[in-house]
Amino acid sequence: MIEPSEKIWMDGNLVPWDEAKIHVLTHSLHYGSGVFEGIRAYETRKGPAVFRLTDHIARLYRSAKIYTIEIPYTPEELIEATKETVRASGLPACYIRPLVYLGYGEMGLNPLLSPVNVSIAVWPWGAYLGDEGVTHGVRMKISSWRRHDPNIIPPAAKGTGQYINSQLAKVEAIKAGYDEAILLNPQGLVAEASGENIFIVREGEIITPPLSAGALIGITRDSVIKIAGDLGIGVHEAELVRTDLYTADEVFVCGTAAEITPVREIDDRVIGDPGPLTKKVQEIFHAAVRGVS
Ligand code: PPE
Repeated sequence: MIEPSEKIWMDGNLVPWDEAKIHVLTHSLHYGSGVFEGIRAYETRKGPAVFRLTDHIARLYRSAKIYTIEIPYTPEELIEATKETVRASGLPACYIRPLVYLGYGEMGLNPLLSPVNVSIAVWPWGAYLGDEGVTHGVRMKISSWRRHDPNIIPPAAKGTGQYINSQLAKVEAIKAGYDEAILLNPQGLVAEASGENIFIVREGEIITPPLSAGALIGITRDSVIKIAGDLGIGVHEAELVRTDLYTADEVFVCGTAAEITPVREIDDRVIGDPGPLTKKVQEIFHAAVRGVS
């Protein structure tokens, strides 16, 4: 269950959590016509600090542009609104969910007729794939569902409706007894996990699929690439097939919610306990987000 916080920002006002309601004929509820972000604020000595807020809000606008949604606020206003909502919660650390959705007014597939609404909610959210997973690694399954082709649904956008694809994969993995699903693209190359980007370690170097393989432009992915670069570890974007995952020295996934989560098993092939590079990147990431270096 979501742990409620104090207030949710809705179109310019902070409203009490229980009053943050919408009409059942909200366009996005029927057609998945919204875009969103997932951000984290971390506890630091100076109070909560939002990690890469400007980058997340910039991606929200790019997602909206892809779907021709005009957000009726400036990025600066949403950055301020995010900070205001975090402050109002009184939480030392939280997950932040900005959502741009098409509201009540019209039905039918033309989204251009609907009003554009914005909400920002915050709540405490622990380890996305479990505390045990962060420490010891998770078990993953390559899904029989494929990640969508960019000319069908654009993986570059974080659109609400496109997460139906992730959910099909997630349910399949969970029902088969795994923690999380990995999706291949229509060509059979590794794209990403249901809610994370994926990395492998091979002979001391880090490899991740290119965005053209169907991965979201992950902000944590970008942080990992920078951390690895600072450590002098070679980082490459390369096409990966499923057996590259099975035979990797280490595998980890990353995302705002999942942070850096090691993968210990894929399709019943053992990768092993979290490896040295995964642990190093994890350690630096955890320090960086809390402003400790
Ligand atoms: N790929 C997908 C499909 C994805 O949803 C996420 C984030 C990422 C990669 C990593 O992106 P980034 O957070 O910028 O590093 N997934 C968000 C939603 C999770 C959810 O269940 O909701 C998140 O981590 O906030």
